[in-house]
Amino acid sequence: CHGSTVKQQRRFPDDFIFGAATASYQIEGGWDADGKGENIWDHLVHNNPTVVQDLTTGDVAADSYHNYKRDVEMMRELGLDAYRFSISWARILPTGMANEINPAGIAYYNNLINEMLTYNIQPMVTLYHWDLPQKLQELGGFMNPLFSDWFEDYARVVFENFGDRVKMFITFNEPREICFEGLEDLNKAPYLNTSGVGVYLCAKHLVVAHAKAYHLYDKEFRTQEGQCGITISVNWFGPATDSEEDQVAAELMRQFQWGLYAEPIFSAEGGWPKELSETIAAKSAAQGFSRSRLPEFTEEEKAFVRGSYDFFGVNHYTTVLASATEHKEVYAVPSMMDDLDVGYFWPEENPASASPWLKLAPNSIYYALTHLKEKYNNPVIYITENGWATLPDSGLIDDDRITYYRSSMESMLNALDDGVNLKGYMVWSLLDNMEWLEGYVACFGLYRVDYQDPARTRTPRKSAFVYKHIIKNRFVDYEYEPDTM
Ligand code: GBH
Repeated sequence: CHGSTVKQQRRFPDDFIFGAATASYQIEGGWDADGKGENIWDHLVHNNPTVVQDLTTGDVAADSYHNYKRDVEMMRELGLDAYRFSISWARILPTGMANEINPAGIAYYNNLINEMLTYNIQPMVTLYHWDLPQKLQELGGFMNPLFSDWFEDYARVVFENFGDRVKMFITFNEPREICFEGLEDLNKAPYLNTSGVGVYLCAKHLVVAHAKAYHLYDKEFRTQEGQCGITISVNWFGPATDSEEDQVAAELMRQFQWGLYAEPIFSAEGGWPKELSETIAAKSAAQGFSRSRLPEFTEEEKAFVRGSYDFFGVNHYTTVLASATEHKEVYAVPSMMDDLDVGYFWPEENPASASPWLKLAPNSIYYALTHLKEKYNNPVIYITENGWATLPDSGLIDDDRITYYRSSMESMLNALDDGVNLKGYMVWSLLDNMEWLEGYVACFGLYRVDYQDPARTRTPRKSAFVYKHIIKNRFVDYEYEPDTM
């Protein structure tokens, strides 16, 4: 039909997986139910209650421990292909070690998985989303080189019990947040500041632990025909200006924010990012350390970690700009931020959400994913989180969240057009949940949770209807208005 001005709709491939994500501590509650052990978040919020902005805890949260059937019903209402949730390590291994397995914990996840499979919703399981058993923290947690053995033992219990039905495993959610925010930035449990040392010990032990779990799966559980990967937070870090020095600053920023964890696993050479490792070595020497604060890999470890993935899980939220000269702060010495020594800021013109770090940055996903494609030889990628924060009292009409999701969809279609091997997309989040140190002040859910109500009633927001429509039709419909609202 020549002369037509109708634009061809770009569609998502038929096998593209749409889903939603959550994490155990943020939704489950039942913090000490039926034999569950204490984890570092239970420990932090109970012993240091003022760290959470609204003085709340995850003791009950959305009470998904008791409401999992309703959660699966919501997945069906939305028409999800997949649901990403995490396993609470201390719920199945109360002390963290595999000598004692809690049958009630295994039963809970069996019930959830079976309920999902009844309705053909594919489980994507994260083994670790920040809730380390407290007993392991008391042994040094991620800073103990034996951490990777404990994690491997835990992974075996997970694969053995659930791997017959779960075909997608993610070892860790967001290493940067675990190592930097937990062990230096005082922004996550265990709420330690080990200033420029612990973050790097953690980085090394974490990637080795990931590789041990991956190789365990690869050697002993491949017959289950699933996949094993890791999720890293890859926001887009661009240069503030086109200047050479800002470009260098942006590259260093990428290396410290996510390359530290991605490079050893996904690069062809393995090991640490080059400039990052040189920078930390030089600073450490100048500070009088007899060796780099960044521990080295043996050649054997390097080879063991390199290539230990079936897919790259990406949590993507926003764009941050890096500057060699502007927006610089003075940091403690030694510290990771002092090692990095780059200024950063969120572009002024981008619309803000209810969380200060989260702004809508057009085409942000495209920039991040095409970068990963070039850098790591076009790996299979799943976006395992992407979402928008609103205020608790903002009602059910969340047009700003809808705008954000539509923008993300366009950005993904652009990435697909450029040949990015993107296979799926999980929104954060299925329902409102405990937003770590922000408590219940920032809401990410497609479903609102009524925390005043002991039943924790869930109600769909407008965005839930729009997401359902997108999943069903596989293109971005800007005209669509749900008539049920
Ligand atoms: C994800 O992290 C988490 O995986 C998920 O559990 C969480 O609920 C979701 O995001 C929404 O926050 O304000 O400058 O101190 C996303 C990455 C990085 C976002 C750290 C919050 C705080 C930075 N997070 N960031 S700052």
